Amino acid sequence: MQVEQYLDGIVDRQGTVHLTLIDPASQSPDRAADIARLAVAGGTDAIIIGGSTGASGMVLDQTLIKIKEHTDVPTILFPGNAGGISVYADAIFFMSLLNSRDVNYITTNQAMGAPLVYRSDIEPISMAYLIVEPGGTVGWVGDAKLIPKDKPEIAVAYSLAGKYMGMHYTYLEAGSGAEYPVTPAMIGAVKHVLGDNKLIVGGGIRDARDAEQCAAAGADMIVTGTIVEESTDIRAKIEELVMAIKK
Ligand code: 1GP
Repeated sequence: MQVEQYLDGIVDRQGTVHLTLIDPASQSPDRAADIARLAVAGGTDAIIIGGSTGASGMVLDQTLIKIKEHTDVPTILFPGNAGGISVYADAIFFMSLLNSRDVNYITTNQAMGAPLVYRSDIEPISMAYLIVEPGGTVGWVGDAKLIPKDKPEIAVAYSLAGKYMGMHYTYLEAGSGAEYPVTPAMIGAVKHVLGDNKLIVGGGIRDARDAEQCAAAGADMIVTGTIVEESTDIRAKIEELVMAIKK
């Protein structure tokens, strides 16, 4: 429970958590470590590692090893499938894509990956993963029946289902590189029914205004990935977001 407690403790004491997403398929392990180091200097609370395509095996292991050499915040796996597990991570978002049409993304990959998590020291953090329009690559790969962005009640229904099935976290995902993040109306409606359960929001968050809007609407944690890949001053960019979401 250490990583989950660490994240929940930040929510209680400092406000919204910032998570930096690094896709191992997008750069070399050395560059990933550099990005992680700069993001931590900017105030990110943890590094999450994963991707929908090509984010497994040696490149995943090497990326984690390098990141851990250069940072001391927790590393959390954000796997696209059972291949997205590495014993070098501290924790894993053990997630089910509840609005997928494909059983592989709801329970099968989870079952195939579970024995490795059991045999390792990786801390599982149970999470309902919900993909909202436009959904991007992960929406296509995960064969999601995308939640319409103007239908908060559908996101609420899935979030409640996840909560009642015992999942501690709910992740509202608009898809990496989405033009707009999930709407404040949807975030607010979902947080209202989740109560103390934690809400993560990601996809399309690019600046302080987006981050602040998500946090004000009820996001306990926000995830940004694309901005660190695009930014020329990663530390300053992360600092801008972190300043906008902490108490
Ligand atoms: C993707 O929600 C994350 O899974 C991050 O999205 O790359 O748009 O920041 P961005």
